[in-house]
Amino acid sequence: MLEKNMLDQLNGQLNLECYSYHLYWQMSAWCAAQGFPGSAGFLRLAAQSEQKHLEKLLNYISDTGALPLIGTISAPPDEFPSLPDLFQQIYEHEQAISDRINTLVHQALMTQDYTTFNFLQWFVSEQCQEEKQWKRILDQLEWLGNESKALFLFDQSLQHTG
Ligand code: OFO
Repeated sequence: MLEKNMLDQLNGQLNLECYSYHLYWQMSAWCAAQGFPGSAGFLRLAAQSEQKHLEKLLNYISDTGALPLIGTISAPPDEFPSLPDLFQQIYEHEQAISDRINTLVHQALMTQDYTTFNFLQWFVSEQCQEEKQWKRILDQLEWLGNESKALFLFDQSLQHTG
């Protein structure tokens, strides 16, 4: 059984995963509207991966006998100054998610909630992979520069990824 504080934190994380899911769908729609089909498709895959995260949390909370609560999800941004800026925002968002996961892991350990501690290990590895992926994309963008031809090639390269 989950302690009340841990349940609240996990429900908070569930809400954040729902936000990430909405964020990547919104970003995908923006990319499609701007003529970046490769990035749009890649972000649809990212949204699907967020759906897995929220399902995992929801199932875990249910398995403990508690009630998952999604709550109010803030609207994601729908305008971005440029494609590189959008990917920069994703990287920063994922870094913030990693910090949140680390806080949860710390709390689980401090309260001797080893079941939750064990459950969260999957998210620790997942965040490591996600940060690596978004950083790699940012590095590519930096190398290519902001010219429209470079962005076209970058977008095409994402069509063959994922
Ligand atoms: Fe992108 O890792 Fe969940 O939120």
